[in-house]
This record gives sequence, C-alpha cells and structure tokens, in this order.
Amino acid sequence: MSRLAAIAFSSLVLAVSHAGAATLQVQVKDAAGKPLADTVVYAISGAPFDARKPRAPVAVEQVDREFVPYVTVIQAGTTVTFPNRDPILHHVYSFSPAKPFEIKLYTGKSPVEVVFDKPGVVTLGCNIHDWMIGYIAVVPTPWFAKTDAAGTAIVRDLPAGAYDIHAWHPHQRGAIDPARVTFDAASSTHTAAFTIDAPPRKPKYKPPLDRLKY
Ligand SMILES: [Cu+2]
Repeated sequence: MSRLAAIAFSSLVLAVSHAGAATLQVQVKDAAGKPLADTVVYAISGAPFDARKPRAPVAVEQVDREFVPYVTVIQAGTTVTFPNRDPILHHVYSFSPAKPFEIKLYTGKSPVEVVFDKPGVVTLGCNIHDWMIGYIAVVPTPWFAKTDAAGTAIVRDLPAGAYDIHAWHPHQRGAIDPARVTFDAASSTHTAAFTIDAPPRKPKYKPPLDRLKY
C-alpha cells in the first residue's frame, strides 16, 4: 500500500469506528414518578480509552449567591475554575476527601484553577454564606451526562461493549444499583431508566445582596 493510500485507509477506519459509536439515553424519575433533574449518569466499561486526553476546563460560577450549576460532572483529571460573578466576596471550599481545597475571599476571575484528579463526590460550600451548596461528581470515565429538567441524560460516542451505567443524585436516599447495557450494533441508540428516591431541593433563605457586607 502506498503511503497516501495508507493515510486514506486509516482515516476511513477512524470515520467508520466513529460512526459505530452508540448513544445512550437515560431517563430518571423520582419516587413520585416526576422527572428528576441534576442526576449524574456515567458508563463504566472494560474497553480502553485514552485517560490522558486533555479535557476542556469547566467553570462552576457563583451567581446571585448560589453555585451555578448546582451539580457538575467531570472526568477525573479535569481542571475547574470558580469565577465569582457577584459584587460580593465568596470563600469557596470543600472538605470532601476526593478534593479538599479552599479559595479565600475573592470576587471576579477565579484566582486559581483546581484539578480534580480523584473520582468521588466533592461537596462545595462558601465559608461566608452557609446556604451556598454545590456538587462536583468526579467520574473515572469519559462517558457521562447529567439529567435536564425532563429527567433525560444523553451519553454519546460509546464504543461497542458492555457497560455498567451508574446514577448518582445529591439528594438520593440509599444506594442505586447500576444498570447493565450492552452495545452490540453499530450506530445504535440504547435506553436505560432509573427511579431514584430523592426529595426535591428545598430553597434556603438568602439575605438580599444589599444587606450583605460580604
Ligand atoms: Cu459566598
């Protein structure tokens, strides 16, 4: 095979293997049968993937005295910034074993970038405003998504193989059994469903901005 033909052949293989990737649509309901937003779903397989592949940094902002988004899901090794969009100072921290860290009083641009290298749930808080809470789910796989308001999460580009589909929600009561899904056909869409007993988020009192010194 000529060099040019070899290049053309390998691009073809790449195109074909991409076209063969599966899509997984996950539907999540709460115990009352209502769609459950902010559920993290991720697929674990024995298939190899390039764990060193650089991932785009992710931002968890502070907007109107809250963490936005409330729940973030990232692959282990991803860098996160914490821009403060409020006119007051925040002091972001976590005591979670997966990534204890602290960013002392600041506003505006994130003073540091934090690399989340260990899988686990990282609970975020603000040292000044105790109603502020957020979550970063650090997962050991590039295949993940989060449910929207309709309770739907879509995981794309899954190579053929058998996967355990895991679900996690910050308010879940009790453990959630993973679902086993096998993608054997090319370019297929598969589905999985979870019912999670998770009470809705209760809004906490936030003093108005003009009453806050910090
Ligand atoms: Cu704060």
